[in-house]
Amino acid sequence: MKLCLATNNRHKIEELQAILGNKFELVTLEEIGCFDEIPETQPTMEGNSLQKAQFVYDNYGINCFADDSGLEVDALGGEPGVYSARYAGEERSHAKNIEKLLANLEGIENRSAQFRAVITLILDGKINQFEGIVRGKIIDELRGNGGFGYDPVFVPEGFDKTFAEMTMDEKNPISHRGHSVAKLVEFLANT
Ligand code: ITT
Repeated sequence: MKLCLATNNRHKIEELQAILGNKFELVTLEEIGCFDEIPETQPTMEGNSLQKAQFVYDNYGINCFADDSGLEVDALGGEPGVYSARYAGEERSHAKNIEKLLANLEGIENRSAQFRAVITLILDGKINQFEGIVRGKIIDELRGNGGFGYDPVFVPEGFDKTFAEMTMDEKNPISHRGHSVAKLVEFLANT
């Protein structure tokens, strides 16, 4: 089945391709000729992933899915959440986002956090959403070079390595995106 993945984030494409395997033919926005700035203006991950998928479905008429994801830190009331990519400003710098996060957590003992991902699938016009969560904690130094975003400061529960110290094969089965995609795959297998 041909499915467009509505994202411009290369790391996400790589991660999702690895998780989905060759059961589905993933096509990118580039491949369908979509070079638009896809709007992402909703106040929730559910709303944003729906907005992205709906944009592609309405304008390009192809079955597609989009994911919106973010880091939710307990002691910061769930921030940066839906604003994770632009926490330290519109330039969307991963390094600056981490710097701001660590500054805001300075002196705070409760380091609990979670990554959350919400996928919206639009299949022949029908909307379905799938959520994935991974709990963990934020450490106060950067460790590892893999992954992207907040990976160098996030240690998932039950592990002593950060996501950035893990290979894709280690991260994907336990990640928020991995969990949400597993639900997507199960749904697709039953349709
Ligand atoms: P698209 O909107 O084009 O899909 P994006 O990078 O803007 O790509 P999101 O809106 O989902 O992606 O923003 C998610 C942000 O949350 C991302 O930029 C990271 O800062 C953070 N994030 C999400 N998943 C992550 C992961 O697996 N590891 C580290 N950080 C992650």
